[in-house]
Amino acid sequence: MYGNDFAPLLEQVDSAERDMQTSAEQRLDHQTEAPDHFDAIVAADQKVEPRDWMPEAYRKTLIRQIAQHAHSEIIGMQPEGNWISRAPTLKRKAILLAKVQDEAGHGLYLYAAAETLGVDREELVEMLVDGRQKYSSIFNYPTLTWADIGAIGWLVDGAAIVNQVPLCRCSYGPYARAMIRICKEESFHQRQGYEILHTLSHGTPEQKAMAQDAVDRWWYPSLAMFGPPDGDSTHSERSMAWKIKRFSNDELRQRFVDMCVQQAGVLGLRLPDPDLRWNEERRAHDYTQPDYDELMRVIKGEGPCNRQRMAHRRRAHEDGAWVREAARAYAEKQHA
Ligand code: BYC
Repeated sequence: MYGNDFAPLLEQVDSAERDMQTSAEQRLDHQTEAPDHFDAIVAADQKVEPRDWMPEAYRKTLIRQIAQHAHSEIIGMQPEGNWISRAPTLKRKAILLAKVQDEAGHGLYLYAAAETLGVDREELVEMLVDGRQKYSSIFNYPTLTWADIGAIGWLVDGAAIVNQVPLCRCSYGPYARAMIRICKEESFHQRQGYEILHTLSHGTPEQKAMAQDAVDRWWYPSLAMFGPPDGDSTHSERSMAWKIKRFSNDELRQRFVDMCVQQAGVLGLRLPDPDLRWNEERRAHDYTQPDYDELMRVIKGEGPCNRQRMAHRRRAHEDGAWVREAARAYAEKQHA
């Protein structure tokens, strides 16, 4: 039923985990000067750890990316949260609740990974709520029908996995380790979305039309999740040299398109691109690029739901102030 599903990607996660253990056993000794040692660790595909010397720009890039990733997980709970009380059955509701809770957990692993770089989670959350840090463009689109929950699982979580599996081999140890755990959980999220769409597309004509409409609306925003095209990507070159990113935005986007084509066939749904076709020479599909001007507008705060998402996040942050105060008071009491 799952078509060409995510098993090969999960094998890559397992292989990244095994390689991480092997390289930890063979860790280079601190015999060289600090910058040389950093270069040697990266060149040997070992992990940079919080106590190691690292270039300031490497540290800042990681804070930016990991924080943006953590914020995305937390803001990403909102479009789905909209459907918890509207899920069609108790079973669907329980599954969606578990998924949204997982996303909160992913946010926490990632904030914890960012904290190893010398920033406070509180500081990062402040930067999100006052607009100095970003979150993924995808969460600024509305979830209009139940089928959108299926499309988010299949396409948004699918794109997230394709982007995140290579991050299991990121050169920064705490981020790579967080990603291994996240990818294992994320594959379940993709499957629940796929299963919702499969059920709808094999249901009544109205249900099938609802599934198709959701795929039509989520396809291009999902392609845009991979970021601007390589020529316009400001960070890719340096991030790839540091082995934070292992593939470029366009390489991962292409991988995602190729994977979705076969899965759409099994689902019995159409991808909304009349120019999508196999290119024998490239051994990959030609496809229409997403509207990158729209991506830039959404990143700048002009997407359909940016204001709503941020207002909700700020309100939740203020409403949660008493919990933070209580936790702080309890910690001080324990300490005393
Ligand atoms: N949205 O130089 P580039 C999830 C920004 S969570 C917003 O290519 P980079 C899920 C970029 O930050 C999904 N901004 O950047 C959760 C940069 O801006 P600044 C989140 C974007 O970092 C719950 C500028 O554009 N996944 O899936 O090398 C439920 C230039 O871009 C976007 C991650 O965060 C965008 N789509 O590459 C369900 C994965 N694209 O800071 C699902 C980790 C680009 O210079 N992150 N920008 O002003 C990454 O892999 C990379 O950061 C990106 C961008 C591929 C996203």
